[in-house]
Amino acid sequence: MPQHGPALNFRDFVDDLLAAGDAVRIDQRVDPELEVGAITRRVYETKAPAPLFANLTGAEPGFRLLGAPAGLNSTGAQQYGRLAAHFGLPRTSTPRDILEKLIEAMHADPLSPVTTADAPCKEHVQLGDDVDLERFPVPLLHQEDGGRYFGTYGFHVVASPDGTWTSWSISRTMLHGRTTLVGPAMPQQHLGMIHAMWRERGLPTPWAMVLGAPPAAVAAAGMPLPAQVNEDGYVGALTGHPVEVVRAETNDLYVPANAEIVLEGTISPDETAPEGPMGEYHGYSFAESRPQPVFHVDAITHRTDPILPVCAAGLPPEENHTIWGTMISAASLDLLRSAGLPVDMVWCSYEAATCWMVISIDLDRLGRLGTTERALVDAIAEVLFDSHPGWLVPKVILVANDIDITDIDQVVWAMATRAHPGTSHYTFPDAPGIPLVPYLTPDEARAAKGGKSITSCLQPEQFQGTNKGITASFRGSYPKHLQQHVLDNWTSYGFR
Ligand SMILES: Cc1cc2nc3c(=O)[nH]c(=O)nc-3n(C[C@H](O)[C@H](O)[C@H](O)COP(=O)(O)O)c2cc1C
Ligand SMILES: [Mn+2]
Repeated sequence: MPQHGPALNFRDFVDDLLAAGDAVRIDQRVDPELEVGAITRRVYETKAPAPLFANLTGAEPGFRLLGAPAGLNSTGAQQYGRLAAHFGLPRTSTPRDILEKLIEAMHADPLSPVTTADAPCKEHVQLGDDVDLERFPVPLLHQEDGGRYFGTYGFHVVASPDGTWTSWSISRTMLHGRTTLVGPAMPQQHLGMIHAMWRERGLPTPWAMVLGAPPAAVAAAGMPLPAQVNEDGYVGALTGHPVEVVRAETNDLYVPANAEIVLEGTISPDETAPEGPMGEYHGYSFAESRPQPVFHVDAITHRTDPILPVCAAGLPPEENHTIWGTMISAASLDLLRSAGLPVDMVWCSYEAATCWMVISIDLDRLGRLGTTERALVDAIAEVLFDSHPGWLVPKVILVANDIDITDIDQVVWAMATRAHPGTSHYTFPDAPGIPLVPYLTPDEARAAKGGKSITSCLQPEQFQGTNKGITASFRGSYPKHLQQHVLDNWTSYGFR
């Protein structure tokens, strides 16, 4: 029997979403050219259930797409339900629950994958002349995109030439031809690092791409774990079960055995092609394409009636915010706490499109430290800005932990009332950073540094362990017993 459960089996994940009313099966005919993208975009923006497109124009019967695999849900308590399901957590999990689970697994022993003979991903195997990516309903997601995107929610599998490091990572791939894809392999990301190792030897990089992967695996592939750390072992630790894998048909890489679709082949050492533009995580599309490496597909294997997951990137909240942002938050919280800094929580507000990270500072510990704002800011910058997660997010906001940083309303209030113009803003023009940030100057983007800042919403009194003023609110302004009385009587007052 193949491995089951929503965290380790994409098909089970989809079935669970349908059962919970957090996915909707669409039997009406939908066109992969823009209509899938438009529906998926509106789903994100209205926090509607994930669309399972079961009847696609021009597609082979049975071939399906799942949009918004980690979109938010509009029903308050289950807002993060689709995200939590990726980890097999209850649908009512909070950001704190999810982050602590992710961090616990970072400190646990990795559980390496195990091979299995029971591999649904091999139900259909295409080799040689039979390889044809056009068989799949590859969507054109935005009208401004430079092409149709096959890989928006799948991960690359590559390994270092000495075989000691296997990397699973998400990076987008655009359809280039019947047997070719094109997409970025940034040198600072692990895909690019391992690709560079093979190129130095003048060799193509053995490669596979997994679509409809176990949800915990795709989330880990979107997580900035350190270099040399195998994401596959992390997924084992995270789920408590080794991922069941199977050898690729045409190279020595291993892929999750129950994946919906697996592409195998090589990344060319020298061949590039124009890729993009594409609507991106920061919410914009810039009208340029760039030369990127070409991926040659030598084999396709897939399940019967395969489901290809789709992220239609753009304005939040989509998977670049709910998955990438959450995974960056976990890695950063672990980093800062492990460095002994008085950090209570880290959250990349989804609304900020993974362009800022809010760090909440433990007020009690801050008061005891006897430090200054400048010293705290520099200590955080030193730990964060040279790290793999910190490279990804340019703006950092510090607030005391009387604020729930996962509530954007509270973060806005703190920024408006606590940050002091002129003295609360610290810039780091020499810090390295992801060059995709929209506001970078051409020089900064070319140098991949600058545009980084820390804004402190800490009040001077908070460095002495006290707050300036009392928060005038339901929680702050009434005795506990009266709060409880009001809560107990809420419906009898006539409220719902
Ligand atoms: C939906 C989604 C799409 C992403 N697309 C890209 C991409 O196109 N290029 C990229 O470098 N990173 C992309 N990322 C972020 C990387 O997956 C992430 O930074 C991860 O840490 C990279 O793996 P690595 O740490 O092993 O290098 C994406 C993440 C998600 C969740
Ligand atoms: Mn990695």
